[in-house]
Amino acid sequence: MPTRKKPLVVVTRKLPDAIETRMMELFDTRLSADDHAMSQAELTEAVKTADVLVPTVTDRVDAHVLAHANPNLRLIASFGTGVDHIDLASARQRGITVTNTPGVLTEDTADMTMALILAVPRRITEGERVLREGNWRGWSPTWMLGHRIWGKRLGIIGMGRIGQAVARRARAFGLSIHYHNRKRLPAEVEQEHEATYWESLDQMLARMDIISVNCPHTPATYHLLSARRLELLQKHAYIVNTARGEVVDENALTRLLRKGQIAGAGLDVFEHEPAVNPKLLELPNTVLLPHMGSATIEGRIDMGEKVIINIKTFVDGHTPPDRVHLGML
Ligand code: 8YV
Repeated sequence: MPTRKKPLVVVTRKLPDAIETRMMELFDTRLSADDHAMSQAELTEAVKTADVLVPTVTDRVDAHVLAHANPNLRLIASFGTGVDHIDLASARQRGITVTNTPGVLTEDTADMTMALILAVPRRITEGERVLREGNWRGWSPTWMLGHRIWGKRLGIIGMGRIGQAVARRARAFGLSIHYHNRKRLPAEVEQEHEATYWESLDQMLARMDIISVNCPHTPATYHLLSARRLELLQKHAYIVNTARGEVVDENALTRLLRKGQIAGAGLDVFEHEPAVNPKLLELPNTVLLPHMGSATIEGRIDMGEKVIINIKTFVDGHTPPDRVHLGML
């Protein structure tokens, strides 16, 4: 019996070795030689030949790129959970299935969120900088004071998998859990987290000590935290974002931080990555990370395995487990 031709899988970035090896065994795989982020022109070239594209958050798979897709491109198996870098409507229109890697980066991202929730009010990176720069003159009772975490109110925007994983951690640190979500959670889930639902995001923002952004970036959540909403925050409030920069109006946030109308921010994501508003860099009350929320070796291998399973099930003629539905986001 003639063996079926293996699908041509184009992977845009360097993935963990074990994942690349397995992909090479299973598929006709084209790997990234030097891990550079592909330009629009390179992506357009890639879809001209690929049967399956494996992009990441650094690839903008927009309508223009997809217009050049060859008819055999039937699957975009994205390496990551967020799919805001892919024009889902165009993909669907062209009959291209899109999959992602949900679930496997929940705990890592929640850990990083918790790290920022602790780091900003407790001035962890500020203190470390002073010490490393050789400017520590010794202990003082009134120096480098931050704010207590225990007993404060945490408002989680987006109470999906990651939001709930943040809630579990936050409760152990004595934070009370509040949340805003498109849909209210079932009563038993609210009870599990002892979480208070706020139908009105505006009202929640005005009453929280710390805000954590954990919702996906969709057309509906773009600048959800607009200038007007950010102005509702209390002067002592902190904001943490490990979701997507686009959910927060970065310029407005920077302005309010500079004016002291918000106490501080912990950001792992930015509106125009890898660019960061230079004024944010000047502020001592910000902790800024280069999109590291899911950056663990274990997480990246799990993500790669999910990508492989999605491709394999698809090419074997089945529905891949992590198919992204347009209406889901
Ligand atoms: C990933 C992420 O690193 O999965 C996501 O949505 O934001 C990140 O944690 C990235 O997306 C990989 O493409």
